[in-house]
Amino acid sequence: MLIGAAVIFLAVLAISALAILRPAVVASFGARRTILWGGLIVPTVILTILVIAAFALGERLLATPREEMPLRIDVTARQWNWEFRYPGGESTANKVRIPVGEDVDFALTSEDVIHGFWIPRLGGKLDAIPGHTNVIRLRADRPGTYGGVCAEYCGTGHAVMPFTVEAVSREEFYSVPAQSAELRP
Ligand SMILES: [Cu+2]
Repeated sequence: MLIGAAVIFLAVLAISALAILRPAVVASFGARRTILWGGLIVPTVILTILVIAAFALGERLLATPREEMPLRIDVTARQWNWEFRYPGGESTANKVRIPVGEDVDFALTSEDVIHGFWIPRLGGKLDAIPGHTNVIRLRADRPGTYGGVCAEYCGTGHAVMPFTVEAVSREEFYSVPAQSAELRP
């Protein structure tokens, strides 16, 4: 998207410069042709490409059922912390560890008010709603520490409920107990 936007931006700048420096060249193109190409054909082609790309990428982000379901981590939000429960049954608070290069389903719910689960560098955000489970599928392509926040104002402690995501190699995630001591609440 960035590359596409940069190309379009440069093209518009070039045409603007041409219109200022060589107005006769631009005028010779004609009003009808300018509207047809600039207002119809070019935008239609660009928007079609963007819509197809967005649908293809968006499909991957949806937590749709698969033959082999991704790792599922249950997340409970409350005023004011996050609890992460792994398939093994153990849990951590305000820190979650995930394997690199693997889709992870975060199943979100809340014990009190609506909170917003958001790890900006990994993707979109989703609400954690009391009495309901929302699933968001995310993946870390590189190992490292990613910051997460509550993105829905949830009371006076809202600002103090950030959390961290440790993305580690698959070997480490599955060999070392996922809920190692330093991650315990
Ligand atoms: Cu919150």
